[in-house]
Amino acid sequence: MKNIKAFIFDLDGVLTDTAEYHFMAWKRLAEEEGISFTRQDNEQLRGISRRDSLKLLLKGRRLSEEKMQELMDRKNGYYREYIKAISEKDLLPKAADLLNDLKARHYKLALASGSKNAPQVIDRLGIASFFEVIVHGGSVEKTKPAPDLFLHAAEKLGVAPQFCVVVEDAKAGIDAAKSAGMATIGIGPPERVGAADLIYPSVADIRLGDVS
Ligand code: B16
Ligand code: MG
Repeated sequence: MKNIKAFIFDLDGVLTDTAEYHFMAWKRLAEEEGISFTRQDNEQLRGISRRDSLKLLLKGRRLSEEKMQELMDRKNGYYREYIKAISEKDLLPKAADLLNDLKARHYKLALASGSKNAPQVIDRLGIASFFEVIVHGGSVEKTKPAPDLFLHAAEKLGVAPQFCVVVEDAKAGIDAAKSAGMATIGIGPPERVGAADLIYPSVADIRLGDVS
């Protein structure tokens, strides 16, 4: 990892723990539909789109497009109900310190979340002003593991992909960043983010001296 000029942050699972709210919303939907859904099943859904998440939850069951849409809307309704409770207190420990530190060191900062709800979450966390660029699930057609979202963020920042490092908690996100030709910092257990260049248990553990 050399000559890094920009940090691109994932949102869910990196800066805040909305991953738990996604789990609660999918679990509620699965129970209503009589489908078993465990915390372990939920691990497969981390970082991927709403539609791809539903397909995994359905475990091969085939439904009409209309029913798929209804299930996605219902899950999203539950999720939006849960995120109403989010406030600045839900920013994960040391996340604001890290963002301030990066700004002081003149790194460019972007946020790239696969979630179409990212604007509401960012607003509730009060973190919009940290970022020069914010892209989300509504900004590109193909989200993670496709590289599009990160490439779009880098282009808007005006920094070539090889000078960007992506901070991600999901395997799909690490794969997306690698396909984009970017350096990677994985947040979480090696079973999940083992392919990343650097791995830390949480953002609070990131040592900028390892990056530069
Ligand atoms: P939505 P991230 C991702 O956000 C979540 O990790 C993933 O669990 C979710 O399915 C996806 O956003 C889509 O979210 O249904 O709100 O559009 O981790 O890329 O910030
Ligand atoms: Mg994430």
